[in-house]
Amino acid sequence: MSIHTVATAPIEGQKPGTSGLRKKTPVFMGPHYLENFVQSIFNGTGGADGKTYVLGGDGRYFNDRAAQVILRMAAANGAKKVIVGQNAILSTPAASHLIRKRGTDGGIIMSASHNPGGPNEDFGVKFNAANGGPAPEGMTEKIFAETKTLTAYKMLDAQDVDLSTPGTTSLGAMEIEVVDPVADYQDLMAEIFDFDAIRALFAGGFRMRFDAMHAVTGPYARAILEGTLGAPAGSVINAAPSPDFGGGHPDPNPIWAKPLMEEMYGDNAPDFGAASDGDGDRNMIVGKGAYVTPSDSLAVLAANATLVPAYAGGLRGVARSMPTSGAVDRVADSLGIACYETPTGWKFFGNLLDAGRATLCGEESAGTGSDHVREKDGLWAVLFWLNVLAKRGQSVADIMTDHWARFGRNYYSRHDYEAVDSAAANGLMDAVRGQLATLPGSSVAGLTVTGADEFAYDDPVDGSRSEGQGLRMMFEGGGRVVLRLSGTGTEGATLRVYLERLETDSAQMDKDPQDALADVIAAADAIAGITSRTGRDAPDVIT
Ligand code: VG1
Ligand code: CO
Repeated sequence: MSIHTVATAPIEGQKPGTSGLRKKTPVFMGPHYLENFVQSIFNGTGGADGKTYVLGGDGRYFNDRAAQVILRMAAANGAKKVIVGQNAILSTPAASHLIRKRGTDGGIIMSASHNPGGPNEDFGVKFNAANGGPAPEGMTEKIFAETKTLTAYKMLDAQDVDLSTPGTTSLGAMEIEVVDPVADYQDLMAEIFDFDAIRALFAGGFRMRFDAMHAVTGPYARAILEGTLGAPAGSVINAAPSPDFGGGHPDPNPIWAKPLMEEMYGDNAPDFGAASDGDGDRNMIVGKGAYVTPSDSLAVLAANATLVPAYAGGLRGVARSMPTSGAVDRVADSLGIACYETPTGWKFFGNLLDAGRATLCGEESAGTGSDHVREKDGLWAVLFWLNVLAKRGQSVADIMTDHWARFGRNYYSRHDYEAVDSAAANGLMDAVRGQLATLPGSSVAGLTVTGADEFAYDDPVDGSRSEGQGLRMMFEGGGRVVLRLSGTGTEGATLRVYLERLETDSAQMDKDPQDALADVIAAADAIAGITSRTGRDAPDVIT
């Protein structure tokens, strides 16, 4: 087998976003596109020579082909070994765990996560560092810099490797170990949670529905929930991963997981419902007639963490992304632990987790996780809830009622305006940025602005600073609006409007969030001119 050095030229726009590089699949399949980016990953991280990596993806269209290309390139670049999930499949949290467990130099994850997959949808590639977490900004900047100067990549001339059976094989001088994608992850979950208590819950007739959304968590959820914990067969639905996620949008929220929502709000609803996204790092939690926002879920898990064996000794601290609601802050207060506020994206939690400053982390976008891996973890969150439900013996709705009575309720909603003209979206952000200095003290749509700024984060562990992480406006009485442009979209710009208001009056805990937030929504539009600038009279997605 010979190694070729293939001449290439830099390709525009290979800048990793919130979570890796995501593009339309045909773009990724275009000449040199994947190869350039993979070579830039190797070059930007000190070369692949002698290194060991983990490789896997969420099974979307092009996952299998891309894996073969990456393996040939790793071999050509002198990598010592690659540990690959069977059929090149690994959920993102399982990949993170494998990197840590095997002490590898990092891993490459093929996924565009919650974005749809298919020949004309999205594909993505992301590099995770040796701690198992998404490459921090300093590293993605180096990778991006490489993409701008690249002149050649290395490729081994070889046939496809058979990845269909666990075992060890080789490609040129490189060792390849194909592993069962579920086994190690399942062992980790059994170490963290009280599996006996959850088993007893199901044995007592507790019913749940887990919607895997035709994505990667199907095999994991089947093995753990049905196989090990005794949930009745059929509790996990849409469990076979498909390259286009059954034509659906594998984003676990009330919009895209509508059938699950209908079941949970219908007659004969099961006790508990959950869903996960394309690559298995997001989660949605819904009780019988009781949807739990991701921000609330984080707060509830923090408040109940000591019911879980792995966290029985208490939490060291918690962290949330800035746009996530302040619900967890008050739990942290009552526990007397630190609460960190980071920019959007899991890579910003890595240092806090590595340094032992935070145990639980979460994002409003359905991401929850802990120091057990360095990614958010969908099934872990579901098992956490099951563990809490088993120990408390209450329904999801009752747990929420208790929680709000104790801590107050952060009414919360996110309005997304998708595929907006990029210039219009940037114009909107610039216009709001221009008002930040003068907004405080003014009254907008009946609300008094108490503060306004552009969020910047100083990492307390390595001292790095990340600027331009979202515009925020605070209102008297605990209301807040945050505006951000998405860093995961592949079409135009997506404007995210995060809306929040704290309610402490116990008689006001059961409102529709859109009604409870009406004045904050009006203030957001008054400040940002969303309707006029985007030309949209309503958001595309409300979560
Ligand atoms: C979105 C979410 C963010 C999340 C990211 C990756 O980013 O808002 O909270 O970390 O997706 O999640 P953005 O830049 O589009 O707002 V996943 O499950 O797509 O890896
Ligand atoms: Co994801």
